[in-house]
Amino acid sequence: MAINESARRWVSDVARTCRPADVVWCDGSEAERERLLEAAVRVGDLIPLNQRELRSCYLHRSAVNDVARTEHLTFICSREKGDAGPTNNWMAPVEAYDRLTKIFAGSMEGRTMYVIPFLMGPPGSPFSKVGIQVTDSDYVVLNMRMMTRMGTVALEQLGGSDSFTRGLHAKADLNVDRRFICHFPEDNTIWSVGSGYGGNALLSKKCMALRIASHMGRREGWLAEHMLIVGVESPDGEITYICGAFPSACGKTNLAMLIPPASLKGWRVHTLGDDIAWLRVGPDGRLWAVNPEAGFFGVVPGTSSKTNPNAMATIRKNTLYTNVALRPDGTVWWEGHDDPPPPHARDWRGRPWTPASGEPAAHPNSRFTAPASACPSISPEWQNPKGVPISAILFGARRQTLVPLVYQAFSWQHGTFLGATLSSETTAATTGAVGVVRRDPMAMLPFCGYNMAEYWGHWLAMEKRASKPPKIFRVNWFRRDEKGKFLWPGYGENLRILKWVIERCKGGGEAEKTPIGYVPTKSALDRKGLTVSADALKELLRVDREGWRVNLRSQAEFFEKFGDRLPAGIREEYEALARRLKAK
Ligand code: OXD
Ligand code: MN
Repeated sequence: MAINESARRWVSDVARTCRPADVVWCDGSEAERERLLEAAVRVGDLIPLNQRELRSCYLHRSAVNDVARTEHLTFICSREKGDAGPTNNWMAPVEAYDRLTKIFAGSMEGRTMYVIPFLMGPPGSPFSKVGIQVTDSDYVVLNMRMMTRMGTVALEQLGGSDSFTRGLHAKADLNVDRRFICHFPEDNTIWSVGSGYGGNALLSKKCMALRIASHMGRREGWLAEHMLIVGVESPDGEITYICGAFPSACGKTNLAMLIPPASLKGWRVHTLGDDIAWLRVGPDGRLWAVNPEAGFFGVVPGTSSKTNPNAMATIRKNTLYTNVALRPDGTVWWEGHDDPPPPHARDWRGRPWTPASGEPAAHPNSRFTAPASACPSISPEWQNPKGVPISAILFGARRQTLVPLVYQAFSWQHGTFLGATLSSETTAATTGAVGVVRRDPMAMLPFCGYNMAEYWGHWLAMEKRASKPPKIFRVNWFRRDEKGKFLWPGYGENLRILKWVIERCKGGGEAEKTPIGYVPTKSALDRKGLTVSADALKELLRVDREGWRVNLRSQAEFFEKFGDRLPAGIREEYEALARRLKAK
């Protein structure tokens, strides 16, 4: 591997601080994978699973205090506090470098330091970016080789340039009191210490492809988003590409791998990405998207042949499972699995478990890591260096009440406002209370690498760059009735919503103009074979004016945090909504 001088120099600087016993540059080869797996099994980081049923699959059990992203320990270390904004934790770069250097110092003594060159995006694509991550975790290396294009391919793309994201990671003692995930957007650098959890430790993912990349995107005129990408093929063979932003653990992977219901004959969904999209304006004035990742790091509980058959097929081989339950026959199990609860198993911590234990067998945020290429619905376009042209953007979130099943923004500016006011009930993907409603603009609350108000400004400005921007929609599959039952079946049935979205993009699809946007008329959604009652559908599409008026107040409170930085376009949309809600 030809390693350029600036990469070499940075790695020796890091090694001088962390003092590992040896330094191994990863090339991404099969032989290297075999070596790493063997070593990880030897030290107990991985447990081989039943190789007949789950070929080349392994189980990893993380430390019990290290099972989700720790947002309260995640910092944006811009020089000015105001540049991180009121929704990010901030630490001055000098202080962060100083505090973390003390923790990194000698942290790899007696251990191997792996150097992972990685490429985000397809080789040779103008979208793509190179990073180099240093880590002392073999589990991290094995994940990175699926989640990114790792090794020689990245160094080739880098060539002699010193323009790469510098990612330093050490597990250290996994002590939460010494855990920090620090981002230095102005230095294109990430330092993460004290956690081995995916979102904290696979620096390519949230840290680089969202927090650092969002900052790069603003400087360079593109967008880095927490979005899935799908191609929806209609019976006449036309494919419409759609991006969807949803908070963590709100079904992005399921939507990305959707299988149409039997009643929607001839429709097909092609998967391009399930978590992150990088969007650039093409020469045709449209937004084009690429998935910078090469694998899926998906939430396991709830995944079954009913909810996501494509994911089930994807994770049958070459998969790393993290924090699921282990059955006596060496296969895995989780809540929501096809099989009933096993009479005996080991839970995610490795303790004996029975259905009477009264605790989940798998951690609610247990994960699978699998290569995207293994997904039966993967699109032939998923590695196209040009990306795919996006016709629609969905903003979705988990709201039991108020927010209708789907509605369309009046314009790009109004769509940006819909994204900016997105709110969702929290999930197990991050530590903290589950089920609490919080504002999560563009599903980027934990992932925006700079001041959120300026990020909205950047979104608004995209309209000047893109003459044919995508249409924007708000969706909510999570509405419940007063007994707490879901009103909408979700999963494959969500295709009915996508169908209406596609019709709207083409100038069709019936809709009623309401104060919040264009809502489908009762007959606009394809109901062939759908079991939802007419009353439930009416409720799903109802615009509760009084509820929205109350909601306005909470939007205003949220926007106040941004003071003068709030862009005029967002303020205008807020005022326009207030006016429309007041009018008869
Ligand atoms: C993820 C997350 O892992 O959003 O994708 O937490
Ligand atoms: Mn995510």
